[in-house]
Amino acid sequence: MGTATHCPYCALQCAMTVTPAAATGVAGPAADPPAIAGRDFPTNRGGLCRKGWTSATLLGHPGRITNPLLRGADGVHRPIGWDEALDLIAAQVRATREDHGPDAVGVFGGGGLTNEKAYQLGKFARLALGTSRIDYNGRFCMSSAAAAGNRAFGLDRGLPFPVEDLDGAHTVLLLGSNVAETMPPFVQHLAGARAAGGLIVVDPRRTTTADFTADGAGLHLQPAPATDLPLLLGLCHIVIHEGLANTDFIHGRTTGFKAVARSVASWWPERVQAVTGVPVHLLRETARLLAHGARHGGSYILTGRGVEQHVDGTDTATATINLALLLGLPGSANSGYGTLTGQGNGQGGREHGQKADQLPGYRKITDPAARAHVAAVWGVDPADIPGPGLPAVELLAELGRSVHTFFIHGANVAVSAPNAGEVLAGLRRLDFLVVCDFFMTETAQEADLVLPVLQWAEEEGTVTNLEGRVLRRRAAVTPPEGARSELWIMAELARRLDAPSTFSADPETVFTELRAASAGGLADYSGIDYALLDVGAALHWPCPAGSTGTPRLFRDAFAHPGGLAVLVPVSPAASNARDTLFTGPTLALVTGRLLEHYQSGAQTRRVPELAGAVPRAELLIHPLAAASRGIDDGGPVTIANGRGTVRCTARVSTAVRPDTLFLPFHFAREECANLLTSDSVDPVSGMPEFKASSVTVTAGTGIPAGAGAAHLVSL
Ligand SMILES: Nc1nc2c(c(=O)[nH]1)N[C@H]1C(S)=C(S)[C@@H](COP(=O)(O)OP(=O)(O)OC[C@H]3O[C@@H](n4cnc5c(=O)[nH]c(N)nc54)[C@H](O)[C@@H]3O)O[C@H]1N2
Ligand SMILES: Nc1nc2c(c(=O)[nH]1)N[C@H]1C(S)=C(S)[C@@H](COP(=O)(O)OP(=O)(O)OC[C@H]3O[C@@H](n4cnc5c(=O)[nH]c(N)nc54)[C@H](O)[C@@H]3O)O[C@H]1N2
Ligand code: SF4
Ligand SMILES: [Mo]
Repeated sequence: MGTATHCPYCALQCAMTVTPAAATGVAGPAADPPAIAGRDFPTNRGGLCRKGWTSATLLGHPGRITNPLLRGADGVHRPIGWDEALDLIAAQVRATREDHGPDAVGVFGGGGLTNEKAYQLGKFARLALGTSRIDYNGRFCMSSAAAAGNRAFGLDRGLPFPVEDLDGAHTVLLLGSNVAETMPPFVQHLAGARAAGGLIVVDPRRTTTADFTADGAGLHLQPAPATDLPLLLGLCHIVIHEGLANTDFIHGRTTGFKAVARSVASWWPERVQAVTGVPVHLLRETARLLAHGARHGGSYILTGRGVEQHVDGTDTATATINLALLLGLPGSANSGYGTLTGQGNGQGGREHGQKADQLPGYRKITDPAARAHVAAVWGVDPADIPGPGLPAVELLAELGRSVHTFFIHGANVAVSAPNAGEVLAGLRRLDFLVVCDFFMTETAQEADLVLPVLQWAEEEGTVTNLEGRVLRRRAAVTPPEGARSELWIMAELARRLDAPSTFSADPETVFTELRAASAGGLADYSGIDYALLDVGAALHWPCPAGSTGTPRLFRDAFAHPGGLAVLVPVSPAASNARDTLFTGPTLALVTGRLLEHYQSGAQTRRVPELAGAVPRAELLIHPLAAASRGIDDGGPVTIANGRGTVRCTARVSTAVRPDTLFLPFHFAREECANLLTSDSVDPVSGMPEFKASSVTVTAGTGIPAGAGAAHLVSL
């Protein structure tokens, strides 16, 4: 008998059935992995991608950690008992607090954690550790889109509509999103737009997704990296000047039109072409397809990380929303705007308190009413809840400076954080690092203590998918002896630290508390419970007690007081901390994803089928850029800038512009893309600049013959 659950990886949360190997019913090194089957569900309609199909391989993986591991003075990790491990952590936390104060203890969470774990982690940090210093890897993922959504609509839910609404649309504009590789089953929802000739992909790379626009299915716009903001200002300009704007919608449902109209007035198409490299006729055609779709069949504008992971990511996402509002898309019956959430629980993980400035229910930690509500649920005084902490990049910069003891739950920052060489140095400066994971990742290797936790198919919980729909994750297999649930770990540590309030190890009990803590907040889960989810109810938040949820937001009103959406004027900043100089010997390095690997590769590099398919990092480079540097297809290359050096092989391809390179960030050590990325951040969201780094590329390894490995940058 299989168990109905959802994929461990991305936010599409494809439905699957997990059936333990018949022989033992137990996953373990000796057993075959459980069988995975796709299950019918609106997001995936039975389909799974290669990562989903192979996901069970990791459950009984021989590399699984099954004991707490303490690092000795010789740097070797050795197994210790759970009581010893937890006592040690509690003593370390007390010592750090006594020596440096509670904010010297920090926590880093993850968008892969279930709602229950993310909620309890926020509470654990504030009440058990007493620290304000908690943030998470969603800062690297959704923060720019979230900031822009909050600014424009008063609410941030990735897709304010179910994915099936896309099916009938005539026009879909995808900006900086490569869904064909990052959410393959999602592509079926673009069939209507492709048939109507209205799929428009904006990417400096000719991606698999861009290939879907061929043969009359749509357009591929290939701007220079980091020029989306001018591109979008140009599209807004055309919409206004060609009379394509929806004036009834603008007058009835928005404010701020005049200021936005003024701000785009000087972005005439020829100027935009000069800045972005996108021909004027493609700009005009894009605006017209969007306006046409809005009147016939539907138009949607969707963003991915390609436009958001920049130091101007919030403004770029805002310009996208302005374009959507000018056309009257958000909240309308057959059109809309959304951002494609990334991690499995990227949506729920950003709502219930693991963000530095947040309390459960998407409440602001600075709001006295929010503090009073949550304090009442927790049974503490509002003054016992610390104030806002530091966003992820700033938090990581404090490691070994003002933060001395650090907990990491669900992130592999040594590979995935910007300017990773500096992050690694920070991890090494810490007095005490605790990492909860199932594998000895590059980050866990730096830990003083590694705690083995449960995987997705071994525990109960909920996640919230890219459409704001809350789903049940179910335990399908028996966990390995020795691994423990993170809820239990937090409960045991809270007890040892004499924390106020209660910390349960039971997911349903924690969810019941989460419901109460979220009640009345923007992300209200109070009407959702396990029993309803277990019978397959489609519950999208906000779902106050007694309601059936909200699949479609903004139909009647936006979430700002007064119900209007806000058009916010934005413009490219004169000086915005970004790497410049993508000319002459210096090229723009774009980073991103491949179908076969997930994020830092911590999981997928351990799946033989996936690692076999793509074992190493390859740098995509245009033939012209390669020829002028003597770089051969398949030959070694060295990519460098002031922050670091990467060595890998070249793949010569016309899929990238001559001024642009592409490198996946799924690999470690000398292939780690983040050795090169900048930790400059967007001033509103705290998002670092992942997508455009200035680098030089040379043929060869850059290591003199016979010099040995000492020259390699080692992670
Ligand atoms: N296979 C796979 N799937 C995944 C993940 C994974 O790691 N692997 N991760 C999940 C997560 S957490 C996330 S956030 C999503 C991300 O999903 P996507 O946003 O689709 O992924 P990326 O590859 O990071 O970026 C998308 C595209 O942005 C382009 N791009 C880069 N710079 C620019 C620019 O300046 N402008 C424009 N217009 N485009 C640019 C890149 O060439 C790339 O093709 O995927 C989820 N799904
Ligand atoms: N250069 C570059 N860097 C990027 C990006 C980019 O596009 N370019 N994208 C950014 C984005 S969008 C994201 S989301 C981040 C992601 O980057 P990371 O945060 O590093 O994501 P993962 O590699 O998924 O790491 C998750 C870790 O947690 C473990 N894990 C999984 N589930 C659980 C759990 O329930 N509990 C615990 N304790 N551990 C768990 C996994 O084994 C893995 O080691 O990377 C960011 N970094
Ligand atoms: S698209 Fe995402 S959720 Fe679906 S199978 Fe692939 S990784 Fe899993
Ligand atoms: Mo992400």
